[in-house]
Amino acid sequence: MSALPTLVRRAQQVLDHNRRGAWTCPSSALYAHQWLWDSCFIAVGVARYDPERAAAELRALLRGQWANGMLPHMIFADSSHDAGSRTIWRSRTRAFAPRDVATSCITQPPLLAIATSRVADALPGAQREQLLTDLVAPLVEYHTWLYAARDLGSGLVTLIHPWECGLDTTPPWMQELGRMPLPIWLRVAVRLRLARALRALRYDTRHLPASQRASDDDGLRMLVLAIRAGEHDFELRRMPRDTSVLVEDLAFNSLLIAANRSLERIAAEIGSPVGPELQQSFRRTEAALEALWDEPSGQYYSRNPASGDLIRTPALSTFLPLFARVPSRERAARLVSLLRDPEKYWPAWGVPSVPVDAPGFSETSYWKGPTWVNTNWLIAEGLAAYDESQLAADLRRRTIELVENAGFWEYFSPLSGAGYGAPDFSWTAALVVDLLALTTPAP
Ligand code: 9WN
Repeated sequence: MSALPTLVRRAQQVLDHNRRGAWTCPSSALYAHQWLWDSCFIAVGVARYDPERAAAELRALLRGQWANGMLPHMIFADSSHDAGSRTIWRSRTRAFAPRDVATSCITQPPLLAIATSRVADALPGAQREQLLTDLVAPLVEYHTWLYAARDLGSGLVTLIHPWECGLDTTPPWMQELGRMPLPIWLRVAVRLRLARALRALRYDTRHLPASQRASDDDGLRMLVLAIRAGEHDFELRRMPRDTSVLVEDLAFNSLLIAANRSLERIAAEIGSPVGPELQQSFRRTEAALEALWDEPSGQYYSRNPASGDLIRTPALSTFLPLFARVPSRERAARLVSLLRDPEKYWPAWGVPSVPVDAPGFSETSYWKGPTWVNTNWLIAEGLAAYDESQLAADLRRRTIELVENAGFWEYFSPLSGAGYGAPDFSWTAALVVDLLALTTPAP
């Protein structure tokens, strides 16, 4: 028997092990709840062999939808030892949150429309129509909320917490977080290195070496930021500018553009096209993304909406506008040559979350260096859209090999290919199934 079907079988075993009824947790070892963008990636892969399960995975996300349209980044599992993260949010005390499930009060990259399209493509006719019909209204409500609640007028969505961008500890966000004015007790804690003493309360570092996770200080700052946002009901327009950390996030807005297009197609197919106001917002985001391009360095960056300054700290999100199909051919060519540079983004096992020559690069530390299967998947899709099919195929092949050699880890060293973070990670397994389908010619 060839090695490839074995890898698919092992991936399916991981996904079965992490299955919790209708939905799948990211990793039984570390992440017990349902996460928004994880479930979208999971559904894309599961659709390759069980489209009905993939559709159920997406429908399960709607359990958490708020009455104002927001899709929360987490829906908490009832019986979980990790009660701490639920109490940060206290969602049931918030006006718009659902009453029957506990959720976080912030969102995550808006991949649901994209995943819905992909799952629908794998379903037979009647079920396809049913899925699209059922999801179109919640999707329109979600995208309407993103613009109503989070577009401060630039055409780009502003995020209020690094957990919303999905690339939690990515250096541009940690740099902004580091500038957040701290309450006195926290300044003292940081100075005395007391944050370390709080490590005992952290769930992740009980299971994984601290060097592979957010630093104690960053972790504490993220916690403070969530608590502060809660004092203003997580409403961007009510949050004080001087103590908040706000970012027009490049990754999120790139994925939003692609999702907007998926939503327009879904709505048109079922005969209730997206209204003109929302369509106008969609077009504005496409134009606004180009303002995040920095000509001298030939890269895209996130932006601080208060100062209007680009956050010129390199990170792999610079490649995600390719997934949105926004850059001109010239800009795409500059991104491709940056991507191919072995000193930066093309070491033995690409694509690192931070260029390998960046100060602070760490091959084992979360979003500060490791390569991740989901971002490789997104970048490969973007490359393929720009006729870089050889490079896309190469990245897909290397990503499959990485997992074949090391296992279904959460992230990997881009230098050695060793796996780190949570073991048996769901999106790693699901997206490998999709990558294998994309790279293996149909029999
Ligand atoms: C906070 C679940 C999530 C992913 C994120 C990843 C990590 C959570 C955490 O795990 O974030 O949301 O506990 O650090 O950064 O992308 O969705 O897999």
